[in-house]
Amino acid sequence: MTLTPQPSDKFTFGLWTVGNPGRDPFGEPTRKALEPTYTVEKLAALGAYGVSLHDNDLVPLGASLGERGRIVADFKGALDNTGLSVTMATTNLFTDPVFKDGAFTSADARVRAFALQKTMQAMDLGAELGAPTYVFWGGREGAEVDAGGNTVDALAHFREALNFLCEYSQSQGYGFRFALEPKPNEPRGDLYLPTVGSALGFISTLEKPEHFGVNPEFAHDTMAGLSFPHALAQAIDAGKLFHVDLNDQKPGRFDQDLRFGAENLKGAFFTVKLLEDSGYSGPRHFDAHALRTEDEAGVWDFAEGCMKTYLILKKKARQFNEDREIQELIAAYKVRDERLEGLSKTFSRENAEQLKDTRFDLEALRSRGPGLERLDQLTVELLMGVR
Ligand code: GCO
Ligand code: MN
Ligand code: MN
Repeated sequence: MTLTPQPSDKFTFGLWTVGNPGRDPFGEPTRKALEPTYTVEKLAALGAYGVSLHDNDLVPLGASLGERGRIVADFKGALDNTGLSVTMATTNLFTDPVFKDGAFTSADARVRAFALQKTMQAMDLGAELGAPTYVFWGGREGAEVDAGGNTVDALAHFREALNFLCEYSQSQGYGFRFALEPKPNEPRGDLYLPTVGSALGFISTLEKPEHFGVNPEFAHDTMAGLSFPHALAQAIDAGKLFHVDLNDQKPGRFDQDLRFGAENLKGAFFTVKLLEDSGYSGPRHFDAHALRTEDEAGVWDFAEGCMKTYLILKKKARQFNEDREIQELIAAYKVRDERLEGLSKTFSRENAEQLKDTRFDLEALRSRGPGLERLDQLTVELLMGVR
């Protein structure tokens, strides 16, 4: 297995990720902005499969129709020349101060209506570029102050907007799959729908839930001290993993968007293993950026690093699945009992009676060591390259 990225690996980057100029709340940009067409050429040369974008990553806010036409034509030209696809599109509903107190969830009906207008236009752009997936990240959908009484209303507004936009996509024949991207906080004090579980619960309240899934992000669960592999597993279990944002993050910090695998290698390993073992076939999308310290060369090192680390971990996941000792330990850990599994699988009065009459050897259950220390150590040795 080669460690050089190929389009078939389905690695994708947001225009805003490698294009991040290194601005932070305390300091000015440290790098020049990159032209989208240049970004496409560089990513293609590195072996990426596609790009994703917010409307305004490509077409600046307030651009005239003529300007829009020229920009989109140039961009399409770069896509054609390189063979890169646009794999996901989304709306910037967070930069313009108009969205300072929310977009779809704003308490101001005018802002909500403007957010719908902007999103329909961005969906038109996404469809024109052939994006199959449309992401909703509620960057400003949250609050610092709950005294306005918007907490329940916000959810109703959010639902209304998503139902509206789903109908718009269908009426235009766009056929988008929608992915909600949860985040616990930042830029708002608290964001609505902060976790994968809350997004999944919310989706079941929409008019056409079958068109909606989630776009979980490694950093977002990690910021809140939660396990990203567990969040990912819940999305997979629900059949709702429509897209994924890969990066890294130290727990309990501001949103760092570190290079994939830069911080928590074990978490990254189990993320890759889940994606590969589950048969997820969507883009492996990196939503991260180079450190503010870096120049442009550092940006491409960052992008190569994300992809290479993924490929190394994919190789390690295969090795893990083929490692006899590890697989024996897992088989021993997952204790089987045909009779009890048969009785527990589905309820019947008879199964219930038999279970109630069963005598368990509790002493054996209490004293059994499941072998997890050995299993975890072997995982660490495998990751460190000595197995
Ligand atoms: C963040 C988010 C965003 C979204 C992007 C696409 O923390 O800023 O992860 O990068 O993913 O807006 O929806
Ligand atoms: Mn993020
Ligand atoms: Mn993201």
